[in-house]
Amino acid sequence: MNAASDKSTALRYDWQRAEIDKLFTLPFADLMFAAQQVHRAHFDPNQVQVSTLLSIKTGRCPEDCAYCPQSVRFDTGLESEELLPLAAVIASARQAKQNGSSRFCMGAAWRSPKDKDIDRVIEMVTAVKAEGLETCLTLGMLTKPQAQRLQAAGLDYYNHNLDTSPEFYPEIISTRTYQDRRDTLAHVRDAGMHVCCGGILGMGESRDDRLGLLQELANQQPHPESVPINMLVRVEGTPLAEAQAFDAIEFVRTIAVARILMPQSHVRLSAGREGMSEEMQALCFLAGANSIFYGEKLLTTPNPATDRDRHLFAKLGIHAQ
Ligand code: SAM
Ligand code: DTB
Ligand code: SF4
Repeated sequence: MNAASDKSTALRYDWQRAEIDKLFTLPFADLMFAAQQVHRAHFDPNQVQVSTLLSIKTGRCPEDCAYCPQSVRFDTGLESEELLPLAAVIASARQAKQNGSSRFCMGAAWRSPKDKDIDRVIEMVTAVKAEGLETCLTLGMLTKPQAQRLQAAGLDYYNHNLDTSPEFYPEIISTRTYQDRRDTLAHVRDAGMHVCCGGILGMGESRDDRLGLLQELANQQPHPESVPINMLVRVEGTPLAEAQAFDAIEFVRTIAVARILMPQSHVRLSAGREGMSEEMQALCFLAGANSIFYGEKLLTTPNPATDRDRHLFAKLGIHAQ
């Protein structure tokens, strides 16, 4: 490795916004080149990790996240569903494995799980692991003992997003604070699980808010192993249904900067792919994205069909991992 790439791949946890801004405003070709160098120093650039999502408890969530179709406060026409039976989860995990997924992510529309919910979810984690898949959960806020129980049950990843910058956050959610989120992330990390933590672009935030989100993510030590960057899915009935379409180049820049700041993390091109061209997705992979959600549904909204993704991977020479 030469001196330049040594420097570009050093892990840091003290990023200042002005430095991140310098990366963001590089000429596009220079930013992509820098991101590619970092990416290639740590990963096979032709390999993309694939995770499949399943909503195990849908809708009627008491929280007021302005982007979310599952909040009880917005009329989005979503059909709610209680916690799924174990057999349904196993069937879905088998299907995901057959389609080539390596990780199965189960999401619940809860503010925070009750202890008896954790009992049932642990059964699901055990069963999904037995199918030979990595497991991920996203259930809302966790207490320290709940995080410890999940870790003891063998859960590999816990997803809990910061969503945006600390300053913009109150415009989007009033029912839990940014600090609440940091606390849950600390419980997950302290319990010894891998952290999946990212955010959403296209909610009307400024460039400075995107810098702020990346700064928060990149100054966690260690970095989250998995960093989902979601493009807002504008769902009718939510307060953000009429948000302005988000600029594709700005999205790609955000991925590239995330790659540079968190060299060893998997950066996931997450929600919103259904509305993206193949060319835009290809640019995201070039910028250092190396994970996607695979399967025709995210939690409640559509995702590209597996055939379409297979075709795209074949065109780009990407191997699913
Ligand atoms: N209820 C739990 C929570 O909020 O922590 C877990 C599930 S929640 C749906 C997981 C994440 O999905 C949110 O933090 C948000 O980042 C993302 N998300 C939800 N709705 C979205 C949308 N319409 N577009 C993009 N991302 C979305
Ligand atoms: C994440 O960052 N994105 C996923 C996952 N973590 C749980 C969820 C996306 C949800 C998109 C809206 C929906 O389908 O309900
Ligand atoms: Fe509830 Fe999670 Fe949706 Fe917020 S993002 S309303 S907490 S399901």
